[in-house]
Amino acid sequence: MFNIILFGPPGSGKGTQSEKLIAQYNLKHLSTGDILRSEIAASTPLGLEAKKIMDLGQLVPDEVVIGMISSAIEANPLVNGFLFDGFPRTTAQAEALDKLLKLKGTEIGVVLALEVSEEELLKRLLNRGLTSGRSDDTNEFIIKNRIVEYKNKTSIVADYYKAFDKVVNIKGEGSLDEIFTELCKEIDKRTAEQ
Ligand code: B4P
Repeated sequence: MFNIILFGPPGSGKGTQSEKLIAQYNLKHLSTGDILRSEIAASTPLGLEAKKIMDLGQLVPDEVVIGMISSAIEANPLVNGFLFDGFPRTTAQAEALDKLLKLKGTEIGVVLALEVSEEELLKRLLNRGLTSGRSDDTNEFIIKNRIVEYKNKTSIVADYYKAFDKVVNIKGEGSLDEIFTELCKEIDKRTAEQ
């Protein structure tokens, strides 16, 4: 099993590149953002609570997202590996993920961290907001708050994995194919070492 974390600030291309990576490597895609949005679409109690938080550009509580990921891992016992997209976003989430994977006799193979300037993030998300129907993409103030949340709570997750020599920084600006090629190079290098 080879498990990947696709890491980066909101709008860095995690969701976009995940689609290409799961097709290339036959991985199970676990996006906490997508799971939360499907809960919202189904108007579940969890979704209704999460929507209020997401519309402020804040992070949903750790216990909620950890529970979602734990269930998703349990529900997929026979996969080549997981691609975690938008998770973990706090150190508590990273520690919980390590424990969950350890119980399955596996671990994170690599953390691919997409680097994109703040100006470009804002531009991309406002642009997506024109068509996505996502209420957290339409307001500049909320997008900026998501970036602040990233800086305060999420960027330190990279330090957590750096201690295990698992982080590779990838330039997240350029064409989708150029970025995808760089991501694949790093995955191929690490899987060949296994
Ligand atoms: P997410 O769903 O994870 O969304 P995101 O980080 O905003 O977007 P992503 O990074 O995947 O977007 P992409 O670049 O692909 O989170 C939404 C919210 O859910 C969070 O704010 C939080 O409230 C909550 N949440 C989720 N997970 C959580 C967790 N673990 N803990 C707590 N709360 C959690 O796409 C952006 C745009 O850029 C697209 O329009 C795309 O087409 C474009 N783009 C991508 N690559 C490009 C490129 N190379 N050039 C030009 N444009 C590009």
